[in-house]
Amino acid sequence: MSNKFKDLVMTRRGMMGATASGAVLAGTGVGSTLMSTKAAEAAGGEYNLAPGELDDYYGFWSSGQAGELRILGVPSMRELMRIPVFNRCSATGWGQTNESLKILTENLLPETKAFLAANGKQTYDQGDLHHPHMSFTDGTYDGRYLFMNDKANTRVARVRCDIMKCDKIIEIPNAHDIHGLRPQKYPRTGYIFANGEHEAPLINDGKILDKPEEYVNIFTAIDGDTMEIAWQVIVSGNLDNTDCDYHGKYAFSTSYNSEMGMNLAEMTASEMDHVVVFNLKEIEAGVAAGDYRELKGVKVLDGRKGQNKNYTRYIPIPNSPHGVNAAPDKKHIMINGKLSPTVSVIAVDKVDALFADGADERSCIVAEPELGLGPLHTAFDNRGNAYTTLFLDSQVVKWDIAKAIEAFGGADVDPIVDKIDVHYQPGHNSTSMGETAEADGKWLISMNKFSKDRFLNVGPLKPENEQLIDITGDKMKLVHDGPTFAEPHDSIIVRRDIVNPAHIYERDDVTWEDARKQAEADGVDLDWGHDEVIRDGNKVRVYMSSVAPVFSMEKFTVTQGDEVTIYVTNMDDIDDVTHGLCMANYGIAFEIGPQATASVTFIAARPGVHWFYCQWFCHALHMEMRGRMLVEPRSA
Ligand code: K7E
Ligand code: CUA
Repeated sequence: MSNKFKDLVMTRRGMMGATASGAVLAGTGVGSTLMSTKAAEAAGGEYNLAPGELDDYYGFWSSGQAGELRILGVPSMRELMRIPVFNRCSATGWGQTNESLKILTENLLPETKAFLAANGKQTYDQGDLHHPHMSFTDGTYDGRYLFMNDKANTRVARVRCDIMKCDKIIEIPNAHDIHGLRPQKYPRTGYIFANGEHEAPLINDGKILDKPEEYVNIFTAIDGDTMEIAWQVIVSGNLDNTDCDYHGKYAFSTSYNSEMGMNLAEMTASEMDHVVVFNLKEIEAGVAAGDYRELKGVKVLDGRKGQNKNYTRYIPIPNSPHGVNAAPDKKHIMINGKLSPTVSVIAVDKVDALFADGADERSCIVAEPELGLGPLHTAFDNRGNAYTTLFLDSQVVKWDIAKAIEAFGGADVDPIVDKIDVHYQPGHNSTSMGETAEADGKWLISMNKFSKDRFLNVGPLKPENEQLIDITGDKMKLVHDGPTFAEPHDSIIVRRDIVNPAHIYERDDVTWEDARKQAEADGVDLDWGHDEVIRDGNKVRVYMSSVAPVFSMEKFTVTQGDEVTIYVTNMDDIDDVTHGLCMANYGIAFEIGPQATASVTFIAARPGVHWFYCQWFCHALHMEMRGRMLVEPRSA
C-alpha cells in the first residue's frame, strides 16, 4: 500500500470513526457538529451565485497603486464597479471634467499647486489607495460615506455612498504620506484618524537632512462631515496603521520605527517598538486650552515621548508591529507583530489607568499569543475568534481570544483553533461586517500579495490573488480564488441592506453646482433641454443636452484659440442610460449619468471639423449619437 493510499484510508477511517462515536453519544456535541456542517455547506454553496442572483454583501476594495476604489459583490467576488479617486479614468473623464477637477484641486496646499504648475499639471494623476472604510454610527456602518487614504501624495478622500462617486479630496499639511486610516466608531464618524507614515522635519524647507532629532511624525484627525482638519498631534517614531475603540475615547497607532532610524539597520535596531494611544478627550481639552501651535492653518499639539502630556501614551510592543484591529467585543485591540510572531491584545478598559495613575504601559496587554510568522492584520467573527494573516507562513490562523487571555494568565490552553494555507503571502484580510459590532462570522477574504502559479501565466507582471474563505464552520474552508489587478490591498464587507445607492441622479445634486451657477448667469435653464452657445470674449460656453440617441446640438462653431467649455445634461431619467461625450482628436471623453450635468474645458487649438460622439453604449442608434464642432481658423 502506498503511503498516499494509506493516509487516505486512515483519514476516511478517522472521519467515519468520529461520526460513528458522535452518533452513539448523541450528546450536545453532535447537534453542534451537524449545525456547523450544515451552516458551512449553506454558506459555502452560495458563493457561486447563479446568473441574475444578487450578493448578500457589498465589498469595498482599495486598489493600492492603481489609485481607485472598487466595488465587489461578496460572496460571488464579481467586480461590480470601479470608482476613480486618485487615478485618472478614460471611461468617466475623472481628472478631466470640471466637476472632477474641482474635487481633485480645491484642497491642495498652495505649495503643491505651485509645484504641480511647474510640472505643467493641475493635480496629481496618480495615488496609492490603501485603506477604504465606511462611516460609522453607534459602532456599525451607516451607509453614508467611504473614506480612504493616498499614501503617495498625503491625501484623504471621501466617496458618497448615495451616488458612489468621490466628492472630496483633501491634502494633509505638515504630515507625510498618509497610511493608516480609520473612521471613529462611536458615537459616530465624527473623526477620521489618519497616520503620517514617514517622518520629516516639522518645518520641511530643505535646510535639514541629517538631524534625526528634528524629525517628527504627525497624527491627524479630520472632521468626516466637513472634511476639514480638526487637529494634529506630533508623535515620536513613525506611524503605520491605526484603529480606534468602540467608546469614542482612544485611537491607537502602530509604530515600526520607534528608533526614528533612517535606514533598515537603524529602523529595526531595538527589540521593542510601540503603539501610540491618543486620548481624544485630553486632546480636545488641549485644543480648547490653546496648548498648540498653528502650522499651515492647523492646530498642532505636542504628544511626543517625554513631553509628559496626557495626549498620548506609548505602549511597548515587540519589534515592528503593523496592523491594528478593534475586536467586535468592544473590549480588545489587536496589534499585529509582523517581525514578531505574536499578536499583542490590548484591553481597552485597562487603558484609562495609563493616563490616570501613570500605570506601567504594558499593564493593558492581556494576551500575546504566538501565532506564526509574519502576522500583519486580524479580522473577527461573532463567536470570539480572531483570524490573523501570516505573511511569511502564507497562512491565515484562527484563534480564540478568550483562550489567548487565559494562556497569558498562565493557563495551559492553546488558543490556536485552525490554520489554512492561502496563496500566497497575505497582507490584509477582512470578514463580513468584521470591523463593526455586527460582525456575523460568515466570510473571510484573504488579500494575497502573490499569485505565482495559481493562474495562467500572463507575463512577468502577475495578478494578485484574493481568496474567499467560508468561516461558518470550525475549520476554515477555501472556496474561491480571485485574481486581481494591482492591488487588492484592503477591503471591507458590508451587509447589503446598509448600502442604498440611487439609480439616477437628482437634478439638484451639488456635483454640478458650478455649472448651474454659470448657466444661471448665462440665462440658461439647465433643467430643460437647453441648446445655447454663449460667447464671452475668447471664452465660449456650449450648453447641450442628450436624450438617447441624440445630442440636442447637431453642430456648433468656435474660433481657433477659443477657450471652450461644453456642458452636457443627460435628460434621460431611465435606469442605466448613461451617455458620454467624446471629442475626437481633442483627447476629451467623459460620462454623463442619467439626470446629471457634466462639463469639460479646453482650448480649441486645432482648426477643422471635429466629430463628437457618445462613447457609452446607450441605444440601438448609439453609433448615430454624434455631432460636429467646427473650429474656424483665426484670421491673422
Ligand atoms: Cu494596510 Cu500594506 Cu498599507 Cu498592511 S498596510 S499589508
Ligand atoms: Cu448616448 Cu451612446
